Amino acid sequence: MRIVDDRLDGYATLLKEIFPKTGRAFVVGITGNPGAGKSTLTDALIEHLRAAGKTVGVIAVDPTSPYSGGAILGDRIRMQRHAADEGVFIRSVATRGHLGGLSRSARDMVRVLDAAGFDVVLVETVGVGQDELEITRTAHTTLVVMAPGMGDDVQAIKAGLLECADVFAVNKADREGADSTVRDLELMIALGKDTLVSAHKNRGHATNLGDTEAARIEKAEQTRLEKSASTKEKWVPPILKSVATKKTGIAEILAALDAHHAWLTTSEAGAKRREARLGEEMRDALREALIDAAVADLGHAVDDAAHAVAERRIDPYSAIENLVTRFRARP
Ligand SMILES: Nc1nc2c(ncn2[C@@H]2O[C@H](COP(=O)(O)OP(=O)(O)OP(=O)(O)O)[C@@H](O)[C@H]2O)c(=O)[nH]1
Ligand SMILES: [Mg+2]
Repeated sequence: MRIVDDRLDGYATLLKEIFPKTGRAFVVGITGNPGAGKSTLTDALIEHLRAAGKTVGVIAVDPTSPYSGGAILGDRIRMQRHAADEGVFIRSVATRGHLGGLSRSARDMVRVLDAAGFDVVLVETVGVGQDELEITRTAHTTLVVMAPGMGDDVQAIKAGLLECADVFAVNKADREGADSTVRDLELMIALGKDTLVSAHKNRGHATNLGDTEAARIEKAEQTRLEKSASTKEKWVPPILKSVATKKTGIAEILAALDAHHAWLTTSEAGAKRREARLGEEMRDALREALIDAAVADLGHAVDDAAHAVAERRIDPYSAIENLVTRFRARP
């Protein structure tokens, strides 16, 4: 695991060797705003999965962001009780700055756990920032965890959480406002993102809707249901309530995750999505590999170009163009 995490020697070889053994684990991304209860929910999911006889690998991506200082320690302590269980493997990854680094190491680690034979791999990451959201693409199924009364609904649109959600959990359902968060989510799904953003702008809150708007929403919802019933192709993210601290609603969430996985593996739309994600992954990896190759191949030419720009003999844009041309023309 450390080889993958820290990219030690033999890293690429190891990943190549294990690839044939991958593809069996069900990979679930768990994301949502800081403090929504992702770790507590992950812990409850582990317990349920273990009770069902499944082995579980967990990758907790700890953002070293101001949003959740101390997350590493907190998560470790919370999940610590599984430490003695052989069927559970928990690993924290720190956020990295370098290009594609975080999502790539997370993805590679998923592959290792997959090859190691874990039935389910859970990847917990805060749904704030591009890097973190990108990690959810590693997963077959993404669970977005919301909590009532945190302005989560509006935040979700901003952070692009809505787009990556396959299943929603409105956690902390023991708190006031859970039903209204569920309704907001239902609206979002029914109307699509753009409409809701303007609804928020115009009214401050989407639940205070006028009669005409309510009628329109109802119609949209009906169309949505008809559509999904007729084609059976489109996945409509279910919204489930949970109280992670009391382990309520966990079985329902697992059932929804399984249903999505089944859809993914049996429908044409699901197959398309899987292939599109592999394409994205390969493009990302290619980008990174090409950068390394270009920097290595061009060698001194980059320093020479920098020198020329420093002396103002050339502008940096033309200098870069020249370097690209040179890289392409190399034998
Ligand atoms: N009332 C209530 N509190 C909860 C529930 N689930 C989690 N909490 C509490 O909410 C706080 C945050 O929970 P975490 O599981 O650490 O949340 P998180 O989303 O993993 O947080 P970060 O990893 O820091 O982003 C903790 O104090 C939990 O005990 C719930 O269902 N109800
Ligand atoms: Mg956490």
